[in-house]
Amino acid sequence: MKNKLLLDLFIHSSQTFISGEEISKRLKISRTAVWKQINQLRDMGYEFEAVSRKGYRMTFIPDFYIEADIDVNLNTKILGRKIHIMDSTASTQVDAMTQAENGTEEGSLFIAEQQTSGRGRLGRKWFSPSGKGIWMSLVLRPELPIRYMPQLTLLTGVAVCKAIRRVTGAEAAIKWPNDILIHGKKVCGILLESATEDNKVKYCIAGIGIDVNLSAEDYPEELTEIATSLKLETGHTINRALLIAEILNEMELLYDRYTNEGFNPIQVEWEEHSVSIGQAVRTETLTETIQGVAKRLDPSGGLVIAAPSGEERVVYSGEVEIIKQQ
Ligand code: BT5
Repeated sequence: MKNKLLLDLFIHSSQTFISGEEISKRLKISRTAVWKQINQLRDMGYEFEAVSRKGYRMTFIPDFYIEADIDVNLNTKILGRKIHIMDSTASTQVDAMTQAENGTEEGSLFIAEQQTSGRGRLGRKWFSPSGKGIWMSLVLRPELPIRYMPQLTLLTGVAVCKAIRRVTGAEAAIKWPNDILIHGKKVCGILLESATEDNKVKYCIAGIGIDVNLSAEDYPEELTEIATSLKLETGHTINRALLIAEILNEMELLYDRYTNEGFNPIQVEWEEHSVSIGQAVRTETLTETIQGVAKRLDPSGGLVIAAPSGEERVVYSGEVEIIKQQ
């Protein structure tokens, strides 16, 4: 983006005035070029106050994605260092996968304002209306055997849950394995898909869908009872760029810990942020119904359920329904 440097300067100046002369010196461009670039940003929806002898001050950042808005809050070395922003796409999972196949580096992030074929697990659909959510996919290249992938889903859940809590103050919690709920309603879904080579992970795409600024009337009827948004839960509009940056910051910290220390610290954090642990739950396998109290994660990331008889079973996939809030 042509005016990225100028935008960075204003974002970092946190709403103080910067004179035209200073901008022209710092960016090494003429005063006329400064004025032109400010007008281009105005056309994009940014607002500036101009005061003679003081200069310019940015007074409004529009609520659509600009890489610099994310970048300014990012503390990562790898995750989100390359960002692709699209107005509309079928699914960011497909975009990320295609580019991962073409060799794009770890940490590349694909974000869309809208998805026309957003997907969940097992062929389910993910509702992704324009401008109100975070629909994004991150390319990871972990050096791990394929059996560890469920642990990365759980790690992603912890990162998103912590970031949501920090940025919005909402009481987000994780339902095993991959849903983030607030007051029992789904606010975020996570989908990890990987490609393998010689029983090793070639790449893995972490898809994250978050209902950020949706109003009640934005939802189709089938979701009104089961889904909610951060705006509905907190009563105010949430800055999506800040939330994205915090998710990436959190995820990189956890990813580093996971690489150095293994799954145990992630397991502990997951259990602390989980709504499933301690609840009466039920799940259907192909052959039976398992019912009992969710106790903990097992070391591979499965959910340990204790039946009334005391017998413990581990569930590795599928839906686990909470049947009674303790
Ligand atoms: C998930 O699947 O929860 C994973 C969703 C991942 C979406 C992201 S968005 C960016 C990236 N690109 C994609 O195409 N996908 C990823 P699952 O556990 O199967 O849940 C799907 C179910 O959630 C649906 O059947 C609905 O009941 C519900 N659902 C659909 N859209 C929703 C929404 N916007 N908010 C809350 N619930 C929703």
